[in-house]
Amino acid sequence: MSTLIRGGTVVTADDAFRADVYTDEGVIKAVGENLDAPGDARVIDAGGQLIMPGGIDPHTHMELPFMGTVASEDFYTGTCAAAAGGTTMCIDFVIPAPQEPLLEAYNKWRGWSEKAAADYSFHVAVTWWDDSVHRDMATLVNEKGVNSFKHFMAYKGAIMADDEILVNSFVRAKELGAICTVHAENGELVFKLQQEMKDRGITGPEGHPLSRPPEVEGEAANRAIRIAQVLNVPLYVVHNSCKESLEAITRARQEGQRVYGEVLAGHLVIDDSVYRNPDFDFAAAHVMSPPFRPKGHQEALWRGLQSGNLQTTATDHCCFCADQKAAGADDFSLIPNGTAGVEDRMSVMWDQGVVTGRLTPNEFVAATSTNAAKIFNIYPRKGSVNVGADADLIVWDPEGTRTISAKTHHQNIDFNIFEGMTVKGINTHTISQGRVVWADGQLDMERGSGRYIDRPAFAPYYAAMERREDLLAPTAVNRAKAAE
Ligand code: URQ
Ligand code: ZN
Ligand code: ZN
Repeated sequence: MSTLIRGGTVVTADDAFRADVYTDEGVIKAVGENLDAPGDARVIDAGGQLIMPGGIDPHTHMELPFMGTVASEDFYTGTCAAAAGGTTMCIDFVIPAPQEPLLEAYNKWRGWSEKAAADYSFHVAVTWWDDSVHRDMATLVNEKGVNSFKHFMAYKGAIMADDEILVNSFVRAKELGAICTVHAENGELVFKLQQEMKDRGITGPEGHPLSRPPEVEGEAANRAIRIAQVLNVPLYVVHNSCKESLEAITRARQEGQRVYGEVLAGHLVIDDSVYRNPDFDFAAAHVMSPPFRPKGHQEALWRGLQSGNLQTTATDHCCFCADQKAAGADDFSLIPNGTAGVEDRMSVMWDQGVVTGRLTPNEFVAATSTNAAKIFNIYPRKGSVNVGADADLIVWDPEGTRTISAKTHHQNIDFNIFEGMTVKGINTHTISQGRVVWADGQLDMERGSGRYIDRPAFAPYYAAMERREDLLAPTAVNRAKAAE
């Protein structure tokens, strides 16, 4: 299967130039002007359009068992919805229950994800600690292509990692050359504030944001950052939603600490007024953690992206339909936490980022694809338009528009947090592993064709960090290693 994308402008994280792109056998074979292609190649006329790396969403939860139910989007429908919106790779999460062996959980998730229709990978959560966790982390890094370990500082009584787990896991991750990531909310404070809300008779969805104010996130972000600083391990803070966590990241980065920050498309454009909507289903559909924040935080997060203190965008795509959210009809703390977005992130980021002038097209590519590839060590295989890279590409019409709606989206959920939003900037084509999987508004994907993508450890890089040598970028180290 070969594809020639002709007449477009290639836009990468740091360049823009007129070129055709030729792909074959799932790989980019040539980038240049006036390329030829064999007679049977599929030809896409990209005149007036951009050719960019396919989106990488570093934060999804397909078919996640959580809060007594299972997310309604599975790995097949979720990777299809992602491709419909221009995202060609998701990094999802293996989340072991406390006492569940990490390798057992990993194998379980690998079974679920075999139905995926586009490429994916897994962060693995450390939700408990003993010698077996210490051991399994090594197997995951050395044999299973895992280079990132997640820590939920929220969700007391379920998957919350306390400081002892954070310290043990961070030390182990550094030994192995893996990066640590955190969901930064102080779970003890959330638990206490939830009780306080209910004692005051506040049981509706409006109690959700009241029980997890920005200070609860800022404390946890700063605590994780300081622990990582003392232990000298890189840290990635997921779904930053507020000024307080952004300030913690900004301070650390200004002091030269290796901290990365992720922001969700939802947190950039939606505020906490959604929780005061009198309709339970509407308010509950927005219950996710951290919650959507008061006006003002959104613009601060945009400045975080513009200033380079936040590097990636994601969705935290974790779908629960109205009948599932109804579990919390009488108690907001029982509403399954999660919202969707994997199909809309790219257009929302272009419309609210590039069209508004907040981001350049290059910064858009960096924030929606390349930076995640670099941070999780799969660049330039992913997140680039390099010869030799995987042929995961989008053909982007910067003038095209669409109106987002649950009535028309491909996500397996009955609600869309961006409902009614008309966005400028749409992918007219999505190419995954060199195949055109989205064109003319139609999906053409094969269940099970998605691949699990190994993500190499950073071990040599960390060794340099330990010796505080002049730090090489992870990719340079890998290239040097490959050349050995
Ligand atoms: O916390 C997460 O990232 C998972 C459980 C999805 N739910 C959410 O509310 N963010
Ligand atoms: Zn989270
Ligand atoms: Zn999440």
